[in-house]
Amino acid sequence: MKFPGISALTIAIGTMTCALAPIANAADKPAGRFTAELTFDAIDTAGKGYIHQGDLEEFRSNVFSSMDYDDSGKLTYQEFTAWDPGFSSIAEEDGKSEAYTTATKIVFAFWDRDGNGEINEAEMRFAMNADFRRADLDDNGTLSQSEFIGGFAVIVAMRAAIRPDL
Ligand SMILES: [Ca+2]
Ligand SMILES: [Ca+2]
Ligand SMILES: [Ca+2]
Repeated sequence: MKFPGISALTIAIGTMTCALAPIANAADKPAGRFTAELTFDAIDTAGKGYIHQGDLEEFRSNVFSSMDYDDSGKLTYQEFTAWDPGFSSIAEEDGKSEAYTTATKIVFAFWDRDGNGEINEAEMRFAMNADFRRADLDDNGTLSQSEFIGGFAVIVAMRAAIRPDL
């Protein structure tokens, strides 16, 4: 199953929602986990119950296209954040605007390996592949749902930035 642009955006939003779920409610709300599960299912397009790097790469490519508003092949920080589907307002409600901004800067800086202020496809691929390897706790080359939800670094990093107490 291929995702047209709008679906890719929806999926990508799911990922971000998953990352930011803790700011919406400090309590252990099932919505965050539910969203993470939906994201996993969206990456696992064949419904295998695990994802491999090919699944992730297809997902990554869709997310990149959604973010790259001017089709320049590079993401500026502005594109990276302008793409935000409403988390800043969630963060605002929760008094976490500053933490949210910090989180986006941290993730952007992680991804921008050469520090030139733009993220290209290779940099994003490198970051997500590294996340994949780190999350693969049993080192079998695939991510189970629990490995993905519990260990995918972008998600973990953003959560840590927003909620240092978690
Ligand atoms: Ca661009
Ligand atoms: Ca760069
Ligand atoms: Ca694994």
